[in-house]
Amino acid sequence: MRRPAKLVIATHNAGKLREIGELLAPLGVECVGAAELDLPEPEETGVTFVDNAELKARQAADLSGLPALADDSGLAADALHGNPGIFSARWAEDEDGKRDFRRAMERVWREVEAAGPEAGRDAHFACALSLAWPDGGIESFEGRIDGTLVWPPRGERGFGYDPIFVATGMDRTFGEIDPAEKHRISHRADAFRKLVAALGDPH
Ligand code: ITT
Repeated sequence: MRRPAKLVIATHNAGKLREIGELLAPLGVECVGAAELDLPEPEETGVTFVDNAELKARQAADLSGLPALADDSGLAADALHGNPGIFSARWAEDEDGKRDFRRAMERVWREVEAAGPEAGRDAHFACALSLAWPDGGIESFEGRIDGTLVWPPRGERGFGYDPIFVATGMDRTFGEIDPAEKHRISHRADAFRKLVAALGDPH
């Protein structure tokens, strides 16, 4: 796979943009955010993380004329048969489309509790990363991290559902741990490692 020199990060989510920037930093690729280029936010009509990552990357590459990297990700609770999943951002939205993750976390916990103790508290974060080229090529990579849901939410670091997720083998939430620690194990880092492996050695 070709290695881009300059890349659009096709996300309007500040938390993701920061994490993707940190993951990309060692590669020395010049990055520009979708918001900086005034790119619109496409409607996420896909039924999988890969579908949605691909449609975001494709639109950004077509509109900018640059290779574009998009991320579609979310929290999947076993007790909720994988929900909120691709609807993770939408569970945080009110009628006006304003996001409030406290409310989304409350909904997840309420529904997990309603599923009963035998449904368990296991969950995972999933991430699909898609790299689209203006000439039509596209490749996608998937990552995940398993863990457990906790209540109440803990920690101010990270974003989204991080305060209620504890990765397997840890006792602190993704909202509490150092970002560098999250980058060692996260769903996004897992997908990113596969992307970097596919890019190969630049020299
Ligand atoms: P873009 O589509 O512009 O990238 P978005 O926020 O709409 O931004 P998604 O549709 O992929 O992105 O929604 C994924 C949601 O899942 C996101 O808003 C977060 O709340 C949550 N999420 C994804 N990765 C996460 C992480 O590492 N930690 C916590 N929550 C995460």
